[in-house]
Amino acid sequence: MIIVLILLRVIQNAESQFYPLYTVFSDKNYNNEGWQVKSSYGTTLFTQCDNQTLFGGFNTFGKSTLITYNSSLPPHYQIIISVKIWKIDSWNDEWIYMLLDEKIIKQQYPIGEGSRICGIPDEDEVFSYEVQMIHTNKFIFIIITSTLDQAANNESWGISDFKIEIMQCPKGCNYCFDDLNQCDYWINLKSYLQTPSEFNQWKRDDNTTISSSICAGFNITGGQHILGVNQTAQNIIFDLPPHFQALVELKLWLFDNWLNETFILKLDDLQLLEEPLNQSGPPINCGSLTLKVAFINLRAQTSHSQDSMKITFATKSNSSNMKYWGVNAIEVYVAKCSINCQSCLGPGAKQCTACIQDWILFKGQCIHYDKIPPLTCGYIKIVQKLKQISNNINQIQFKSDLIAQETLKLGENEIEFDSTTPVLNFEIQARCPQNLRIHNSIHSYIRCNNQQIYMFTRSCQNNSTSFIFQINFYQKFEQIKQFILKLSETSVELYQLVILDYQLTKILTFSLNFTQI
Ligand SMILES: *[C@@H]1O[C@H](CO)[C@@H](O)[C@H](O)[C@H]1NC(C)=O
Ligand SMILES: *[C@@H]1O[C@H](CO)[C@@H](O)[C@H](O)[C@H]1NC(C)=O
Ligand SMILES: *[C@@H]1O[C@H](CO)[C@@H](O)[C@H](O)[C@H]1NC(C)=O
Ligand SMILES: *[C@@H]1O[C@H](CO)[C@@H](O)[C@H](O)[C@H]1NC(C)=O
Ligand SMILES: *[C@@H]1O[C@H](CO)[C@@H](O)[C@H](O)[C@H]1NC(C)=O
Ligand SMILES: *[C@@H]1O[C@H](CO)[C@@H](O)[C@H](O)[C@H]1NC(C)=O
Ligand SMILES: *[C@@H]1O[C@H](CO)[C@@H](O)[C@H](O)[C@H]1NC(C)=O
Ligand SMILES: *[C@@H]1O[C@H](CO)[C@@H](O)[C@H](O)[C@H]1NC(C)=O
Ligand SMILES: *[C@@H]1O[C@H](CO)[C@@H](O)[C@H](O)[C@H]1NC(C)=O
Ligand SMILES: *[C@@H]1O[C@H](CO)[C@@H](O)[C@H](O)[C@H]1NC(C)=O
Ligand SMILES: *[C@@H]1O[C@H](CO)[C@@H](O)[C@H](O)[C@H]1NC(C)=O
Ligand SMILES: *[C@@H]1O[C@H](CO)[C@@H](O)[C@H](O)[C@H]1NC(C)=O
Ligand SMILES: [Ca+2]
Ligand SMILES: [Ca+2]
Ligand SMILES: [Ca+2]
Repeated sequence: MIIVLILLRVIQNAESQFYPLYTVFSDKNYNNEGWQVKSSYGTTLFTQCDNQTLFGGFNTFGKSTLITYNSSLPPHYQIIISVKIWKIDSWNDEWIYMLLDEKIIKQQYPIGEGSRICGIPDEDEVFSYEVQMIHTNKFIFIIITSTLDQAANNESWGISDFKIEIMQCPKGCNYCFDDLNQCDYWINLKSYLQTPSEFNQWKRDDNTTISSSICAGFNITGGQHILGVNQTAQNIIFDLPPHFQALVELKLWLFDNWLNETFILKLDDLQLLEEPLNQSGPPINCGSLTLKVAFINLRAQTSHSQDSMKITFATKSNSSNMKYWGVNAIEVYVAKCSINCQSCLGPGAKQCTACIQDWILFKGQCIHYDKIPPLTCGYIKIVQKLKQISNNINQIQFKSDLIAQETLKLGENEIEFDSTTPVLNFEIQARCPQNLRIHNSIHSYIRCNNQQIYMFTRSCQNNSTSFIFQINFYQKFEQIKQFILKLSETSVELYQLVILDYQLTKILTFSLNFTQI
């Protein structure tokens, strides 16, 4: 047992490794696709510092420079973002501000620290930053800027060795929380990325359309002077496919200081998230305005099966200070039911609770309505034997090569034959009771298909009369065959569960009884 556990742990660890998704500004990889640069200096975006090529650097990234990076990521559940910041020349207590997705880094660099590496003969220094976080949002946004206030040939900065590593979701999953649990049922139903038209249906509580704004190149629904504290943003999604759970991801953008406020997320008026906010982002040049900016990744999940869903975002504050918020990178996921299910309790083929048209619920599974016809009978052989059959058995004994005798009990037995069994053979041995004075007969009723019914009556003539019925059925449809076998000491009844005319039906396949005459 211990060995198994250790092995499992080793395997798990091996699979849970961070995968280097994106590495740039090192080792000859200087493709700056996805990066936007505002207010840079000089004619090139790359400079040399010692033996390192920097994105930016001396006389290139300086006062007011703001760089952003934006990318979509494959399904993942953890992330590491790392970057090297090169402080070049005479920074005098200025700050570098980094929004490494939702993680905010504010670092002050005093004058005179470091050694002379490049630029003018003033001290330079390289700092490594790394953040690791739970992260499932499809998008990663990076913003880097500084509070430098002198010329770019006096104080400047650059970056190198930018790296994104992720823990990937298991193969076949569009979304996951980890790599241990099943996740292949999540589908990405809707994305409201950044294009304002995607947000046209989002309304405030007074039914007015919410317009969008741009901050540091990112389109945000809402934003400064658009969506205020105490207001809501709402949208309804229709025509959801059959599903059993719903999940919403978003990036919540907060402008100004949010310290005593709350963010609320509701799905269909059910409050799923009441997130206390304590965010005070660094000042970022949003374009025409410099605002304190922070954004956080949020998600909420609930059991859900209706075919429409109302999504409500709201913020609440006790303070009368107006401040603004917005959303983007909204992703709606649903956990879809198995194929042909109209509704279900969970993933997998056996958790359906209703089926789409022409499909019938059969043992939790949706099966096409004509896919389970009754068995077709092969032949019936009735042998009347005089030789007494085994004494230590019931008067009526049911046997089949396909069923382990010891699994059968008196009462109801559920029997399933898999779809690949072409012929079902059954044998019933019936022994007349020993007391001659009781006159019994064996009635057998064998349904071969909808039309043919065979009825037999046999009288017990003396002590040792025995009947052996051998019945073979064959079935041309390769489907699971489900039966209910009712056994008593003196009777056998076998019912097949079939689907006829869109209905799950129990058909008596055969029965044998002793009845008194
Ligand atoms: C430059 O390269 C040398 C040798 O390859 C190395 O020792 C040194 O640390 C490098 N300098 C920087 C700033 O990376
Ligand atoms: C962000 O990424 C998306 C998809 O990769 C792209 O369509 C969009 O233009 C990007 N936005 C910015 C600001 O780079
Ligand atoms: C460069 O910055 C330093 C301190 O940050 C300052 O003393 C110096 O005057 C600046 N030089 C120029 C040319 O602005
Ligand atoms: C932001 O919205 C504008 C339209 O207002 C659009 O042209 C632009 O592509 C959008 N930017 C992104 C990054 O989606
Ligand atoms: C909201 O506005 C739309 C038109 O923009 C209108 O059709 C709808 O009836 C309004 N709903 C409510 C609840 O006022
Ligand atoms: C937040 O609330 C606390 C206590 O309720 C209060 O002392 C503090 O001043 C508030 N801060 C702001 C920024 O409103
Ligand atoms: C607002 O005040 C009420 C009662 O004074 C308190 O229960 C609630 O938590 C406060 N909300 C926030 C967001 O501070
Ligand atoms: C808010 O965040 C600041 C700094 O990040 C921390 O010092 C403070 O304790 C937080 N306040 C609450 C109520 O969590
Ligand atoms: C938000 O609502 C609360 C309670 O309703 C109120 O005290 C506060 O002044 C409102 N704030 C704004 C900015 O409207
Ligand atoms: C056997 O007995 C059961 C229960 O009494 C009855 O429903 C069934 O029709 C009988 N079968 C025959 C063949 O008489
Ligand atoms: C028992 O019944 C069979 C006919 O079913 C008959 O051939 C046989 O002779 C009988 N035996 C006795 C002992 O009556
Ligand atoms: C029937 O069986 C009983 C008990 O075993 C026995 O006493 C009796 O003689 C038998 N009758 C015949 C006709 O064989
Ligand atoms: Ca300076
Ligand atoms: Ca220098
Ligand atoms: Ca300065």
